[in-house]
Amino acid sequence: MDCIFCKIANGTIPSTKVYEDDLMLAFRDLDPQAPVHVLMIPKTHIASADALTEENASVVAHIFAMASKIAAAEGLHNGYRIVNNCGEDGGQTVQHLHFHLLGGRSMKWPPG
Ligand code: DGP
Repeated sequence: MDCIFCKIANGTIPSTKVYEDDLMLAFRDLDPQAPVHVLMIPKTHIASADALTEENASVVAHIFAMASKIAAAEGLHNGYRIVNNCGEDGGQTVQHLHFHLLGGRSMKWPPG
């Protein structure tokens, strides 16, 4: 499948990994928007949050369970933000479900 994040997940495209297990990979974003900017993805291809179902959504709970450990390992003891961009209006540019873990600076709200 011609998916950048599938290729990162299977090692075809290199990345700077910060966490990996059987279900997910976390790696540094190549265009960081904060001092810490990690992308957390399922290893299986799910196109977006809009493609989640009762059958495939359990991996999201796993990603969020690991997110707090990744944040702690990255030193984000004062908080952080987890973002999912879904679809064109949501600003999604890579069609493989991913969560941005952003931290190391104070975040603004609402997002643009
Ligand atoms: P989104 O706009 O939510 O779909 O975010 C996609 C993110 O993926 C964006 O912040 C840039 C990042 N990205 C795109 N291609 C690559 C890549 O090849 N390697 C890494 N590390 N990040 C990538």
